[in-house]
Amino acid sequence: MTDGPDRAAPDAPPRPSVVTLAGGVGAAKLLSGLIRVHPSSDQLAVVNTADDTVLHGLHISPDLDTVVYTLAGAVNPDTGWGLAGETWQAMDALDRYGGITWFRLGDRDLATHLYRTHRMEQGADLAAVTAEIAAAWGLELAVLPVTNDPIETRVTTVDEGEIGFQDYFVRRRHDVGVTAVRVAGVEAAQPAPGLIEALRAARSIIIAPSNPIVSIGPVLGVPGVREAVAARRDAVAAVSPIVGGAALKGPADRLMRELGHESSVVGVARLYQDVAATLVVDESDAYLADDVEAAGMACVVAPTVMDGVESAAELARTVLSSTGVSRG
Ligand code: FO1
Repeated sequence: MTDGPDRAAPDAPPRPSVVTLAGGVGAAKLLSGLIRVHPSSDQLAVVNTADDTVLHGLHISPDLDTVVYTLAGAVNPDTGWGLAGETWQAMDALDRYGGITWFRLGDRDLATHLYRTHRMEQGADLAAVTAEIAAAWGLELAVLPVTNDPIETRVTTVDEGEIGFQDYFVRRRHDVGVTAVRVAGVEAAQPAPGLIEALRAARSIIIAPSNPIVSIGPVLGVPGVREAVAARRDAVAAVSPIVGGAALKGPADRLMRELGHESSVVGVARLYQDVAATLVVDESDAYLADDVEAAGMACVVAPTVMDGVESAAELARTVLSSTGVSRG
């Protein structure tokens, strides 16, 4: 498809053909492929904000920033988050005072959090500030937080009770037992402006290979979003973040097991079968295709490990064509 976005009226929100539900690093990689095979200006990324945190008085939105930095070609390739070529002088200076340094904020990355916090103090909402940040990095794809309202993933650990998501993910290196996950504030959250309309109008809705529990879970948990995606089920394809029974990055496999799900493409299919018609699984999981179909999803087998933009673009083509959208 080569058409640009269908704009109903000059000031109405765009109606992009391709809408991707996104967490952080895995989603950003798939998006870097999607913008190579379909016009960026005809795409929307709807991003998890439940791992947002406030540190040093600054509003930090890790998944939004990971998506923006990656699509701008500026992300740190070693970590998948933060900026390439970053320096850490502010963290070193903070260390002198015994300040919080376990969550590493690079000197240039700090500017993003300073800007976001200042604009929000001025009264701008997160969606507006995100659009400003994405435009400043030259992105044509629209980036939308799933909600403007504060939502926060809280993790109940075996030894310490409930802790915040970044305390779990970064400070404890997700190396602690977990008995429950909840998203505080989600019941009262409103979908970001234009989100439900975009889901209704999209030709293709993609669920990125992000953690189904702590990344996609909060996105689908915002009232109205799961229903809007489920209403478009035939146009929805998910990419499994579990390959060969393990997460490529992060704690998705361990969390799925701890919370009573099978840590496999079949477990992913059971979590998504109500919202997505198709699950794209890696070649190494081809032998489970029948079980995915028995769980209620069409199964597409393809290489899903993205080790560069070429493999990301190839996966993007596969995912788009599985929803009926051919390459742009
Ligand atoms: N991840 C880490 O493992 N250690 C860090 O110190 C860290 C800092 C950080 C700063 C800004 C940012 O945007 C992301 C950062 N991340 C860090 C990644 C982040 O914790 C996770 O990628 C997401 O929250 C999970 O999707």
